[in-house]
Amino acid sequence: MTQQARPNILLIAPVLDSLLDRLSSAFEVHRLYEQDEPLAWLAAEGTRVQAVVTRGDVGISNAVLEQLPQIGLIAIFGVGTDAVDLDYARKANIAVTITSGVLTNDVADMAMGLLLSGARRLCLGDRFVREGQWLRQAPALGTQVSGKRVGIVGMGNIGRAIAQRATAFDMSVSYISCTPKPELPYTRCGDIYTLARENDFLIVAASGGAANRGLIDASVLEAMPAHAWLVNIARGTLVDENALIQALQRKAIAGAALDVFEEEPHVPEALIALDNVILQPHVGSATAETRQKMSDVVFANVDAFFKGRPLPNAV
Ligand code: 8YV
Repeated sequence: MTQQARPNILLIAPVLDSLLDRLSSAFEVHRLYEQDEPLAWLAAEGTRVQAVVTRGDVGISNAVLEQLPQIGLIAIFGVGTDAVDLDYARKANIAVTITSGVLTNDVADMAMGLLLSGARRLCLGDRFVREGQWLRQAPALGTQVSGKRVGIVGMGNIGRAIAQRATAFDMSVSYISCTPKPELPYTRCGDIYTLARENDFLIVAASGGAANRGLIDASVLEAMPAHAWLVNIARGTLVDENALIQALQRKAIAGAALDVFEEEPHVPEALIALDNVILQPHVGSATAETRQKMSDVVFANVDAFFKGRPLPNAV
């Protein structure tokens, strides 16, 4: 096959080098994020693009999609589809794939890690030792995790994996979800307020998108007990960040452990200034093993698309 005959794919944001190399060996890869004038590039070259690869947290805007009239696939590196307009894609006959199945455990591990770090003051303890404070005073007490109550917002694959881990810590698990899950041994709450009120830890594991935007708002935070922690490994947009900052400042809740934010990578100074928060740079799925598996899944979907085969991970 000559260079010119190779299918054209557009990369919206950087991915793992190994995935970029693999894609480049099979396809003509254009990197939108490296274009000095992305809009001019799209106007000149957009008609050549047949497939797009993007990240879950980045997605693709409709304005960009409109410049890609030949596109038949959006392959997402991640499981979140909230940054892609699925209605637009459906109407335009564009398939969308995700990296389902491979990142569940890592994200659930991160949720438990955040919960433990917050309750057991791991980051503060680390600072305490490094700053030599231990030589002068006794460390503050944390909050017990084992045997406590955890409420999970969203009972999809990640929610279930979190529940499994919480069960191993002898925690009682309750949840809210769009659909009943009678097969699960956990308590389904009728509403988010009851879930917030009756738990010691509230973990957000639901999908992002318009329907869930601001789900954890001031009134939900108000319903949480003052000793409770909020953990978010889903999307920053699910939590009203200003309301959260106020709740944390007033100590209306004990703390928040967050892997995701409303305007990543920008984290409000007001959050950074607080001691009762744990902040992570959206790394729930960021292990070498999982990112490699995600890369393999993305490649398999792009490859299947160009070979005219069924897409393994279509949404
Ligand atoms: C990734 C994610 O961090 O799966 C998702 O939707 O947000 C994460 O797994 C992201 O897509 C890669 O940057």
